[in-house]
Amino acid sequence: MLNLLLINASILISIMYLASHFFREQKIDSKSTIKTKAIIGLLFGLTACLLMFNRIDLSENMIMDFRLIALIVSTFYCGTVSSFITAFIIGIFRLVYFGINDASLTAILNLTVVFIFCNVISSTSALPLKKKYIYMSAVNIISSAISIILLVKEPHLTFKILCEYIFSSLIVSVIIYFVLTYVRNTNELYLKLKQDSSIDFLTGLYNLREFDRLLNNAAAAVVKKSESLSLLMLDLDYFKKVNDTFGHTSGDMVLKQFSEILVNTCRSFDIISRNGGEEFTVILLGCNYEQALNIAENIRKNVEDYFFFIENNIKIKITVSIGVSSYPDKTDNPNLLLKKADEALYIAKNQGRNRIE
Ligand code: GH3
Ligand code: MG
Ligand code: MG
Repeated sequence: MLNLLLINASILISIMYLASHFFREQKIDSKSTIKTKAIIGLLFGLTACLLMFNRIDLSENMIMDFRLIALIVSTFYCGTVSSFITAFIIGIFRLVYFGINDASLTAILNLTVVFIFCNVISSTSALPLKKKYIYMSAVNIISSAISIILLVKEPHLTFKILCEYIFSSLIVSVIIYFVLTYVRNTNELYLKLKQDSSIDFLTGLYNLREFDRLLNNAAAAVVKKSESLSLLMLDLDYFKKVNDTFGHTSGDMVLKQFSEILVNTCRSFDIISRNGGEEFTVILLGCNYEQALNIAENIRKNVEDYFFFIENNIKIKITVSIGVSSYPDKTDNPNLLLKKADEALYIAKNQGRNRIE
């Protein structure tokens, strides 16, 4: 019994770690894509089959394992779609591999009951995750215990098997719950840290670190593909005055609205970043000097025409200066795009601001 317990728990834990590693870049939950749900369903269906290979043979046809815990994990992760696939695989495998008899038909009935109840519990949005898991495990243990009572005819044997089954199910369910929450929390933390390390918290644009990485990638790619690459460097004019006159919160509101103008004016695949303070960059992929100037002019004009609303329902005007650099039109070295755009911006500021250089 202890052997079975260890082997079944180890298989489940290993597969859960594998799944968490495989799906690290996305959240696994009821909002996942159908493809993700199908893979999770398949994975835990096959896991359940593996658990059935590591079963305890109670009699000629009766077997005991923790396949329904694999079903609970699948349901807990992604809801009905993955749950159905896992349940389907378990049902088919139980009938085909072990044959059709009283024990396998009772097992299918038990599977159906657990599947239905687990899905009702899983779709009850008011329940916290912990309670969902507890209720699902309770349904599994009670329903499986009833199956054992129905199938084992000798009372003293029934009692012994029931005790062993309930005890081991409880232990495995608790272990799996801790692994499940640990894996879920670790993945969520990983996604959050990944996002925080590349996204500017105020505007939602890329931050300086991500800009650096993406510009280096783009610079390396254009040489190989002999394509154009342009860079805009933008700096709001006299922005310090906004902070000094209206306060930092108003300054932040301006930065947010400015970033919205950038997103709405640039093309969907342009890479827009806030590199710090009121300095922004736009990497224009496959864009030559003429096209870059056009986009820069559109931005300058849209900012000039816009009324920025700040605290106390005040509306103010702001302008932006833009430095443009372009490969291969203005420099034959894409690694110099940043330096050239910076120099151009410096000139734009010195020439009076609200202009493109
Ligand atoms: P210029 O036309 O020469 O660019 O003048 P400027 O006032 O825009 O430039 P300066 O570099 O002197 O001032 C930038 C100001 O941006 C200084 C700082 O208070 C403000 N700032 C930097 N980061 C933030 C931020 O996250 N939020 C707000 N509200 N202000 C910021
Ligand atoms: Mg400025
Ligand atoms: Mg500045």
